[in-house]
Amino acid sequence: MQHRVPVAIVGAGPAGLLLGHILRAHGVDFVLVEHRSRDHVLSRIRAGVLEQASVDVLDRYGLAERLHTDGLVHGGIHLQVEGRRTHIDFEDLVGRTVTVYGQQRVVEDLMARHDELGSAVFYGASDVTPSGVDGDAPRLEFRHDGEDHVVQADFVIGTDGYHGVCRGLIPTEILDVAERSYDAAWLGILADVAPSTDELIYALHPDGFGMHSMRSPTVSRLYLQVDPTDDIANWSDERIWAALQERLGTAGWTLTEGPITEKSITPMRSSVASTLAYGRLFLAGDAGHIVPPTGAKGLNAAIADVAMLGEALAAANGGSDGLLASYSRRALERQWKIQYFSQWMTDMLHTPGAETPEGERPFRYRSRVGQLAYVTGSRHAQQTLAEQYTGLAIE
Ligand code: RFL
Ligand code: PHB
Repeated sequence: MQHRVPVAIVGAGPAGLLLGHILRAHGVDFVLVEHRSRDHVLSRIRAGVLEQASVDVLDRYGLAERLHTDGLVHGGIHLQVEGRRTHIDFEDLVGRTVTVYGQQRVVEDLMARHDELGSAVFYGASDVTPSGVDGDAPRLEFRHDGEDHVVQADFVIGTDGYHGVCRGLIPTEILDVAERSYDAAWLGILADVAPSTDELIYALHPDGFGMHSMRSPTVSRLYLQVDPTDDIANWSDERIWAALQERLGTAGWTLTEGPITEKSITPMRSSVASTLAYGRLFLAGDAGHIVPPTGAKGLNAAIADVAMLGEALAAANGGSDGLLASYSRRALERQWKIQYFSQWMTDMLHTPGAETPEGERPFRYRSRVGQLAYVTGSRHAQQTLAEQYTGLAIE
């Protein structure tokens, strides 16, 4: 089957699905191709925190109805160091909030709206092959339900995540990827139990980082720092709860345990492509950059990218390509600020991992305790954290 549309999008994560809606709102036609099944995409448990600016983008395109009913508006976070917990009050510090609403729900809402609109979204496609992005006639070929499809488009958009195919279309002489790995990983669980906290708790403890987040008034999401080489098979439910009790514990507070419904270990990495544009190819979201989860920025950065890219593509479709020409520079400028913040939060809140020389471990740990004592004790430092955590403006 042949398709002729202005925009071909690869990858139906939050970035690709949202970009489709933004294009449609501007009257720009698209085809969106995802190689996983719809159920698989919906089963990935990931982010949980939406910045104010992300909620505004979803609102602008009429996509936030359920988010406003079910999302939990949080006016701050708790930072904890060795059992001492301090509330960082975003509303008081910078007059802004964040909304706790699972990425899965965002994706569900975006998919449901595409269904209602009858968008051309193909899930479970195979042999997804973009080509010709360095010329005037880019194509996207794929196979779906036994049928071969060819999409002829003006632009190909890679919203296919960190392991996608699009970034690889940029020649290695042009593309540099700046990366950092961490000697820590996150073990995350979902548990069928009411959260034991009103707002998220980020804790540094001599045993490692611990965190209490949530998905709803009846579902908790919790994380533990583990070694990147650790195996989830080493972590029984009892061991996980014991570690969470130890790391999150503070006088006069109880962490309520409940049945664990999901558990997995995710390594942490920072990575930024040197360009998000090559010929008629544009990258957005995790396809162009990833951050460690400590600053809760990955999903929000993906939303910011496609908010900028969608407007730029709409303008280009109308004959004005200035915004598209500056997209990569603008998105990367914003991205590097996010990279800095995510690294800062990650380094501050994790204990030195296995790669730290044994003799330096006490120094590095105590200096992080000192850093947290400074941040929790200084209104200036709290404002810096609050401004970045609640999100930079999308320009
Ligand atoms: P995604 O979600 O990876 O979607 C990419 C899509 O492309 C598809 N794909 C292909 N399709 C067709 N052909 C191919 N060849 C393809 N290759 C790949 C994939 O199947 C997939 O459907 O990227 P996107 O849309 O850019 O979204 C990015 C976010 O998913 C990610 O940044 C966040 O989840 C990161 N993240 C967090 N972000 C936040 O903003 N706040 C948080 O609180 C937060 N917590 C987290 C996180 C990520 C985590 N993990 C597991 C990495 C917590 C965790 C534990
Ligand atoms: C989550 O709820 O999954 C979550 C929240 C905040 C983070 C990372 C993950 O920084």
